[in-house]
Amino acid sequence: MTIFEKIARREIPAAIVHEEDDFFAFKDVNPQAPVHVLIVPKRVIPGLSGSVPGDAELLGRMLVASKEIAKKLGVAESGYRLVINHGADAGESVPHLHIHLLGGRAMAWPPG
Ligand code: DGP
Repeated sequence: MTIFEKIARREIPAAIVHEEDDFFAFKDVNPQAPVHVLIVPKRVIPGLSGSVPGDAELLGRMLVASKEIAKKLGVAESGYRLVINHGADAGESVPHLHIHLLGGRAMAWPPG
């Protein structure tokens, strides 16, 4: 079981900021910005390379919900960034697909 599944089952505590039947969002334990949450499906999709066409609807709803989460966290107007790290070079560390939502400070481009 992944760490995010354990959080979804309330076996590990996390600051949950948004929840729906099949996905939820919680504060990242190692925040890289004043606002840093992870939007995560409750069932494991093992990274982008493990996604299948049947995941598209869920992933689409997670993206659509990100604007409500950004609003709730006060960064909808100031701006925010969504990130999916895929693979070693991108720094992916948890093999359970997740979208980072970062905001609350100006960000550089290109990312480091
Ligand atoms: P990534 O590097 O893209 O795979 O991001 C994984 C993120 O997950 C990383 O920013 C830290 C976060 N994380 C890992 N374990 C936990 C945990 O137990 N609780 C919380 N809230 N976040 C975690």
